[in-house]
Amino acid sequence: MKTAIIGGGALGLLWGARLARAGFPVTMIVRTQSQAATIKKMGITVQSLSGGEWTVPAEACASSSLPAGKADSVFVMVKQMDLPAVTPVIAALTHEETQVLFWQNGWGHGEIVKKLSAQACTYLAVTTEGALRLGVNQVAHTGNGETWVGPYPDSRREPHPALERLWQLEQKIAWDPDILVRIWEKLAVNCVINPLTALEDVPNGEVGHPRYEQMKRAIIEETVRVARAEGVRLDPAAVKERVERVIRLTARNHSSMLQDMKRGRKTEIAHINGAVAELGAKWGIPTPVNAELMRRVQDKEA
Ligand code: KPL
Repeated sequence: MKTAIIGGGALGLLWGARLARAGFPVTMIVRTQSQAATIKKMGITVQSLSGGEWTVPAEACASSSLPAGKADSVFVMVKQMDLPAVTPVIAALTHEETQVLFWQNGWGHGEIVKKLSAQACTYLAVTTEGALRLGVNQVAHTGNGETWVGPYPDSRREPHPALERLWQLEQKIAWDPDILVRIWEKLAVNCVINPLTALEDVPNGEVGHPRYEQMKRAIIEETVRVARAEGVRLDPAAVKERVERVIRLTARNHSSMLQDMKRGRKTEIAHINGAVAELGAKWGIPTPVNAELMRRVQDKEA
């Protein structure tokens, strides 16, 4: 097994299919035997942005029955709150030189990542692409975006050669040694888009409407101040521009938080607006707008 993707959600399926199509030997590690069996039998089908459809064969297994052997690269594509549950899976699949890429939204997984992977080859990935899971082996690519990969603070500063092959894929994917800035920018994007779309049941593009302007500015301002306190310098104007760009690029997409809400699943609000509010409290920085959004999403979830 060369590349393992842990997580059979929208982004896991999308990346699994892309890597398989680009010739990477991919094994999807998913939660249930039945999802694994469907992927093995039918492959992964992707509905592309242009409306076309393609299917690619892929290996798959349930996390409870992992194949023997270690992976060269592992993409950890589960939600923040599911990281503890996949700890043994990561341990079983990796050796010292395995490239482990963590693709979580929000903030707060740094400590978990540290415990999970004390290796020199630990990377953080950030993406603003939109995807919607249509079935256990079917995904729609709903928004173009950008993807960055960078070293976890104590990891090697250079990309591993195996990772460089990723650069050759057709998608925009780039190496950024300053990945923490990207993570905080993405956190600001999620702090704006995710709760607003989930509370109002609207696609991402709707948040581009002028009626959200004041709210967006307040969320960004709080997030930038907290980031600075954490030692990450963000420029509010640049963050605002990025937020608007992601809204445009993923206009048709249903945010992950809206998708979770619709399926009755727990959202990542505690790791998104909740993380900003928690860190704000730590530094004595008021974050009333992020705190209020967290409360409203939690009320709606309940
Ligand atoms: O990351 C996302 C999410 O939905 O969680 C965005 C970028 C907002 C795309 O939908």
